[in-house]
Amino acid sequence: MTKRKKAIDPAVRVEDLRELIRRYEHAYYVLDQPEVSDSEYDTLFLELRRIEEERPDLVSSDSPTQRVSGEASDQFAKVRHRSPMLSLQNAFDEAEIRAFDKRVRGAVGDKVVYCAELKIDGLAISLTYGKGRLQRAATRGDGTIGEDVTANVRTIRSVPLAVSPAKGLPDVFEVRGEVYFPIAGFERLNREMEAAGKARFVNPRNTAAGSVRQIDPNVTAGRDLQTFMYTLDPGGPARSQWDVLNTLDSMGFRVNKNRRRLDSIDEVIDYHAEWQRRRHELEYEIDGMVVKVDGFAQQLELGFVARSPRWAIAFKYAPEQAETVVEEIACYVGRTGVLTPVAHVKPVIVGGVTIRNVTMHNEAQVNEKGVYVGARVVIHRAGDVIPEIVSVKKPKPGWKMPTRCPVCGGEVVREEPYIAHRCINPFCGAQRLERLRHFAAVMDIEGLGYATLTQLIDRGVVEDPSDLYRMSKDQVIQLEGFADRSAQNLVDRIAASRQPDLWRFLFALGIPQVGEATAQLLAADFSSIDPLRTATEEDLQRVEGIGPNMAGEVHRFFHGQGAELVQKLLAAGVEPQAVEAVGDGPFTGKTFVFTGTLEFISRPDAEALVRKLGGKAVGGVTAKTDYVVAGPGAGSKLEKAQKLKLNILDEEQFKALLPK
Ligand code: 3B9
Repeated sequence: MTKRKKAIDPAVRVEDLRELIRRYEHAYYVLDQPEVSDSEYDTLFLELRRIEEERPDLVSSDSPTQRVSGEASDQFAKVRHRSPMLSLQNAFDEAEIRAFDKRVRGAVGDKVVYCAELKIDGLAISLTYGKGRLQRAATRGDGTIGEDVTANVRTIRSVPLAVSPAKGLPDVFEVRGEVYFPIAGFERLNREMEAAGKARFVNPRNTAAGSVRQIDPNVTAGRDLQTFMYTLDPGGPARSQWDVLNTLDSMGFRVNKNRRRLDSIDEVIDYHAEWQRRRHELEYEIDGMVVKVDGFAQQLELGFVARSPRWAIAFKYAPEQAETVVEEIACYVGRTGVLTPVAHVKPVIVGGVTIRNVTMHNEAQVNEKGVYVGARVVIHRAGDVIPEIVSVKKPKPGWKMPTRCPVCGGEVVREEPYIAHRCINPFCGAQRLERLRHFAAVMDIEGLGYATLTQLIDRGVVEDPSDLYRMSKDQVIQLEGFADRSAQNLVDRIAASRQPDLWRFLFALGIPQVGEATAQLLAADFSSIDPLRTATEEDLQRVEGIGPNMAGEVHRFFHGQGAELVQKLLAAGVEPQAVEAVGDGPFTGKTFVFTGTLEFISRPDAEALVRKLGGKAVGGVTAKTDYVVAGPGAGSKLEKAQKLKLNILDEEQFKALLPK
């Protein structure tokens, strides 16, 4: 018998490819959640097109290859740029940047000044102004033709809608730069997505691009996008790139202040290295430095090759991404019993740090990404940002949470409406340890970490947090790593935590869904522990900022496992401190929400002031909110307030409300 590889039936392969490509297109264009890298997608697309070329009988009108102009969607009008939006050539190392410098000096001589700017990992846009007003905003598109995204870009606060043109500029001029998603805002958005049970976004760049290409400008408005501009066309009064940046700055555009004029390529290399080290101080991701010959006269002499200027280059940084293989998917059990899947991967260095474990959020996320044991995955890690899997080579859904807790063997359930799976055994060892650790951390008890707590649990000294207050110095001395002095210190520190503020006590209890902010809301409303223990679900829901889910959890806690725990803590001498009564004053009965940046007073100070004057300051906007004080950078809360037609104040108007 001859050994022959069994050929795949092209008719079957074509259908498989179409299904995959449609799925990736939907993820990319509709959900803004790419599942695979662009090159991966391109490979599949190419394979499909090749088969269809060879076998025209297999072409069907609904094949992804039959879409006219795959790139741009027809949602937006096409616009032609006044001059092409050029792209940059890349240099990946010192040798390549030195070669660039040599070419430049070969053409224009040795008196060269470079202007170095950060290369923001965002989305290039072009703004056209006519008679000082923003007339049009367009994406880069293919460089010649872009998409009209004016309505969306108008919602970005750092884009001036009107400017006074610098002297020497004609009636119509164009400004170009980058739109990006600040990292903090991106993480906030993902937390909101998660809380709403929706999929997280993969990275700030794609999310910025998706946000600018929304059909509904209200969605863009809620996204807190930012800009940095770097090109002015024509240059007006500017004679150099350095002049351009300063001119844009003085006209009110947002210009990155991390820029420098440098006299030699050595200095450029040093400056590049400096920002490689410091890139994590930035509130945005950068993928390199753009080095431009500063003087316009020299730029003109150098000219262009193809679609790139010969006078500029992108000096790139190594991507903070790497490929590896998933070796195991384990589950960790948290303090509320929630099981978190963790991919153990073949160790790989990303952004200078060895990654072994990548946390995923829940079963749904594992399957949305298509992660499985043996999968080849791309991992991203930026700065102290938690590493994540950004794409999977051959995604396969179908991973299942274990039905039994990996620590105690207890039953695992998914309680609607939550996405998470939980071990519901209240005596689960993992939960006990995590609850104790959470209690110690929140109560500020230093030196009571996992190692010590594990020993205390194993020796039967501590079962729940109340046992900590009954523990003797002699019991601590028995533990590994303790001596007379250190044991006394630990016992003293525990004793010193006996009079926590009520909110801290509530937070430390580890009530499901109750974080620091919720604990503060409850503490402010109930003032002491007793009325909280006896509150009905209705009482709890009446608290501003507490929804039905949370009210249910709090009620269940105080009538279930929590009842005994609170009793034991109080019996052990813990005395939560009643919150000082809310002041009486001009704001009595009024609820405030602060959002965006306040200039003259910090947010906690503003909130304290409101409380002192009798009002309430809460985190979330609801129909019951009386005033929303919005500073620059306000996002979704402001949008919601506008929808609800609430009273919206700027900082000045808020100050006017204060008693003189
Ligand atoms: C037509 C920073 C980026 C960047 C340039 C950048 C990307 C591109 C560029 C912009 N970050 N700077 N600079 N910081 N990501 C240098 C390519 N310049 C142009 O696009 C451009 C376009 C020009 C000159 C410059 O003149 C022409 C006019 C007509 C025809 C051809 C050229």
